[in-house]
Amino acid sequence: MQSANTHAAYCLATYRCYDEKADFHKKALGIAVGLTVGSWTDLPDARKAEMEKHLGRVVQVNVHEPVADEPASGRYADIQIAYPDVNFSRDIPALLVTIFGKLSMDGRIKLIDLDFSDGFRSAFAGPRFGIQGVRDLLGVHDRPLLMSIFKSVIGHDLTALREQFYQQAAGGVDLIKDDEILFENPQTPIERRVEVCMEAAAQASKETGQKLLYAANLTGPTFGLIEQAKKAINAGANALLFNVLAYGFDALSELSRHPDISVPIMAHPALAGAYYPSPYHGIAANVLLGKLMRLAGADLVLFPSPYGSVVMPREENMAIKEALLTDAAAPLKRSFPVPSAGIHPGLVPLILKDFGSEVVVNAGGGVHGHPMGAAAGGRAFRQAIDGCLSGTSLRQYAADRHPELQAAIDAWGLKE
Ligand code: 1AE
Repeated sequence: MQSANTHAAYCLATYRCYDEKADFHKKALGIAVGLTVGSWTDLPDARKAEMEKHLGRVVQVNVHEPVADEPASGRYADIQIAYPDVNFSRDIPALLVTIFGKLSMDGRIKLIDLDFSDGFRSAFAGPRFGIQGVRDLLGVHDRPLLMSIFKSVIGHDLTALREQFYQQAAGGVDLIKDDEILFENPQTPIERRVEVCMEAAAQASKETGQKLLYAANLTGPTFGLIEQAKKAINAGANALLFNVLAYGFDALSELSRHPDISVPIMAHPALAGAYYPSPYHGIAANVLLGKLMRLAGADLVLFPSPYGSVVMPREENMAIKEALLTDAAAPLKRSFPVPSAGIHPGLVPLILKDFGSEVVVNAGGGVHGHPMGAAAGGRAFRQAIDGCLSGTSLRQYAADRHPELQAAIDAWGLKE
């Protein structure tokens, strides 16, 4: 174990490393040296002095030996390495390649945590709007927000999308997002889609008295993203959806700091399942969908919830929430957690219990599949949120003259 040079700044990476027989202390030293200066012991003293500031440090090695009834493969160590900031430029690709480039392919090893140095973090603006900014745009400060997702979008024309948008908006949702699989296409190109959907938003707004953000899906080749985003914003888009992992964190970082892209950016987790679920490989959800998303500037971050159709363990959800909300990452603004996938009104009590009020309740099928239609689906969710905030049991609240919520509970059940 080495003490870190107190004059230098370091980013800290923590790995969980499984091996039945390895000397984990030796392995840790191999990582610290191998991913920084390459070799150490063979260097002459003068060269060692020059290279000192580039040398990675082993901060901790905590070995877990399997107990009697555990399989040998249960032997692991949590290894923390400090990487000197001086070794990499102030961008996420450089950091990730340093700490988990070749190493990610070297045996059973998972990146389970990552702490940025103040110097590294200071190169990022983080979310432009954050939770407070999104709430200010909507004028809603006293309750969790509600988002609905377009469903069945491919092959539909502008008239059909406008109607689908209007039905969702009429139910009183705060945000509507495109489906992430709706790409640039001749039938519903982004600028036309935005125009008709914003018309529908204005129509619904007159009836509900609510403001609404529409996150249009920003797609296409990487080098055209900024022009594409400007096209959407010029047409009236007041938010953007972005498939961050398909493009890379640096693309999000460039978009979020661009002076002309002055709307909230919503990060979709598409591809995340290729990174976080294995205990042995990949990048933990709190790093992937929490710390890195916030650093790169996502105002809202979607991820699978513990309750719906695509599930993530609850403790991983709570770790993402902590990463998006913690004051420890200040001055970066906080990003909205958006637990998603298979959400229906009967799950709202669990969501609010776990996430509190700084959360976006988000549903596609749970809105569109409502037995009384999509507008009723939105209303059922709003009633579920209001019911939870009132402190009444949701079953009682539904029975008490909230027929849309009652129909949703009858269709999908209730978990309190
Ligand atoms: C985790 C992403 C959720 C998502 O994008 C999506 O489309 C969910 O749809 P539903 O609510 O499961 O129908």
